[in-house]
Amino acid sequence: MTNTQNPKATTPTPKPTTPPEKSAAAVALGWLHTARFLTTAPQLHFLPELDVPEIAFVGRSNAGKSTCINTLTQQKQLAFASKKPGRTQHINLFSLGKQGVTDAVLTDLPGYGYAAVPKQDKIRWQQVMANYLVTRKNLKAIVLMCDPRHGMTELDEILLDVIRPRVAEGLKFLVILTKADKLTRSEGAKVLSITKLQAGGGEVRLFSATKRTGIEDVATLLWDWAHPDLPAPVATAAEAPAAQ
Ligand SMILES: Nc1nc2c(ncn2[C@@H]2O[C@H](COP(=O)(O)OP(=O)(O)OP(=O)(O)O)[C@@H](O)[C@H]2O)c(=O)[nH]1
Ligand SMILES: [Mg+2]
Repeated sequence: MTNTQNPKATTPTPKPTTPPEKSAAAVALGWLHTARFLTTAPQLHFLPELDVPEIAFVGRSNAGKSTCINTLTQQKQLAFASKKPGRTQHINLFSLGKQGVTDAVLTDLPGYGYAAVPKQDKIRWQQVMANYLVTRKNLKAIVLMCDPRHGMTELDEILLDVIRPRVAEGLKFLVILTKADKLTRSEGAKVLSITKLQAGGGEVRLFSATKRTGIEDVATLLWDWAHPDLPAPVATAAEAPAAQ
């Protein structure tokens, strides 16, 4: 006998649909998880010339660049992270792309502003970095890592000045406010709005490797920048990584 009193008993509950942003994030993360070591170079002129989009992580020493790369790529020690500032001393390149085909590169650069580094070495490194940011042909995007408890420092501002002409020509620019787990919600909101004013039209995101916040958002942004000619991704069941 059919139940006419209780329509719920016969009407199947609609299955929840995955929101499109979730699919885009899943594809972006799946892509980032393919990261593998490409090469390391002590100086700029040892870097191989590449024709795939390159995304560089820059920022003060100890800001969390290497940790961010490890978190996005879901690998424990792809980039060397350490409590001791100045851990990254070489320019390290990591390939991204499915089926072993490199379609983009992430670059982990040594940090600047570490007090214990001799002045001459600091100046030399600032020049190397400025040279990289200005001349690297395939550089598509810069990710500036910033500890929000210190805000943008003088050296970060100098870096912004160096890249401004390239940003005007279309270079993508993202400020990641790291270690957001150290901030209260209202401190986070405040530093986000201040940094947006300072970022000269660039994107700004809060991020925490320990609390795992901001990962999907940053991943999607990087995927979009590395694949400007592709439509927004739609994950297939086979491609989507397990929910984080
Ligand atoms: N609480 C917290 N600590 C973090 C986070 N990200 C990085 N750290 C810590 O910050 C320290 C520095 O991290 P790294 O990733 O080595 O920093 P880096 O910018 O690569 O430093 P250099 O290689 O010296 O330029 C380490 O002790 C990390 O564990 C985060 O999101 N939250
Ligand atoms: Mg590092």
